[in-house]
Amino acid sequence: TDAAKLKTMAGEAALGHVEDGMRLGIGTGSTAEAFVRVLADRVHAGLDVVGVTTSDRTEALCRELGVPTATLETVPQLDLTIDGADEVDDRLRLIKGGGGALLREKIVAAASDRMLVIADASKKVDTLGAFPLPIEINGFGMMATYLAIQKAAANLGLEGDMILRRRGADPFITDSGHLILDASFSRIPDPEALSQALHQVPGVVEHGLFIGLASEAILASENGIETLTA
Ligand code: DER
Repeated sequence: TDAAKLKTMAGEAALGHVEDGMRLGIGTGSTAEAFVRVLADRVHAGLDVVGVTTSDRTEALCRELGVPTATLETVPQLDLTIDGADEVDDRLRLIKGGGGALLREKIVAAASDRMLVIADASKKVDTLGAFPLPIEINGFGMMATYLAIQKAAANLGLEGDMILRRRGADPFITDSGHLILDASFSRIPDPEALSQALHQVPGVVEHGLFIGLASEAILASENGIETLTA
């Protein structure tokens, strides 16, 4: 079972949580897209759902495959969000944002009664932080924001390179028009403290630490499916 099969396995397991008439949040990334593909098959077989997507990329895939979508303006409360993650710990705290959609993903997850994470089991970690933490920042005064983040992290004993995410030679621009710094803190023993500290920095729009949002995680490996609940 190669990586693509594991993503489909996780996506199919997530389908078991989807009921007729549900208002879904639909995540971004390759695992979320594997879920969209299996969801589309069930929609064509008669499943009645509507999805609020978390990126232009996911929106385009839903449109291509015929999954009905709506905006969070028209459907402000969702039953279930299904999304991927870059890291998951045993308290279902996540690092997300590898795909650059963390702001809309967090808004959609927060508007949902439940959030189901689907991922390859290799994303499970003891301590968050090996994956560089994506921090979405406003472009205004970027260096001032960079230095403020560095200081806030240092106050928590966290140090590491913070790199402006690029697409080719240009800075990566998110669907919401912001920039992303990827911060390699290596280990984040107190994600709550870092989350609060980052939210104190005015130029920080949002970050990839998802705390208290995921209600369950479906982890796929060669040995099958493992389900984590907090
Ligand atoms: O960007 C994101 O938050 C994605 O969900 C990412 O965390 C997981 O992407 P993947 O399923 O392609 O590994």
